[in-house]
Amino acid sequence: MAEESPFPTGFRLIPDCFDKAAQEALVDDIRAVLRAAPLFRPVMPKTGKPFSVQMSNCGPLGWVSDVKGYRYQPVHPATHAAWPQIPNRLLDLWADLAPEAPPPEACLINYYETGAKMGLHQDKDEDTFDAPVISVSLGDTATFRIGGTQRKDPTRSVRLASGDVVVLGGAARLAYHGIDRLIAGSSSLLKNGGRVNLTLRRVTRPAV
Ligand code: MD3
Ligand code: FE
Repeated sequence: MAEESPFPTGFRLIPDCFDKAAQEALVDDIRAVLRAAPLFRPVMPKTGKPFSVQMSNCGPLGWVSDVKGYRYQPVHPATHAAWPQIPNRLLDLWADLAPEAPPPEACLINYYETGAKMGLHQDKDEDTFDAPVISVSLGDTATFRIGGTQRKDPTRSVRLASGDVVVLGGAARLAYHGIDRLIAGSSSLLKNGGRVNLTLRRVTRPAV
């Protein structure tokens, strides 16, 4: 009898999708983005409680959170400048892994220092869930948790290491997920340690 997959349909992990040289090139791309669009520390809607993760974005739209709520907007919340373009290396990844989908509009950059985490949540601030979300992990390994489309569904823990890519399509697109912890010192990619996660997303429905 075939065993049931422990992951939601549409969850695809590609270990070591980016080799060391490609990871270094991607870190250089992200450093350039962050010079134009510095990391900011979002706060929770209503309570104003700061996130432990710092963020920035590239692409026509960026995800932000403040006391007023979660939303996508075309400018940085502090500088009010348009977000920088998504690096070509990431547009190429999207074209390779989601050839049917319209181009990504948002690339959220999450920066985790040791001790930072992200609670279990769904990504549902987009106007469309047809396209997958594609995630790239860089730096220290993280323990990632993924469940089903209901908060009460059982969850699984998966380690995401530097260079790993996850594609979340189909039912997995609306799965609950989060980051439990980092494994400090597990990678030497980032000179000050920590972890960068990039998530590419389609936000709006394509015109045609
Ligand atoms: C599963 N980021 O930015 S990446 C997020 O590592 C986010 O920073 C985590 O959750 C991080 O929203 C997890 C893997 C990931 C990204 C998007 C998903 C898993 C997902 C969307 C739907 C389901
Ligand atoms: Fe998420």
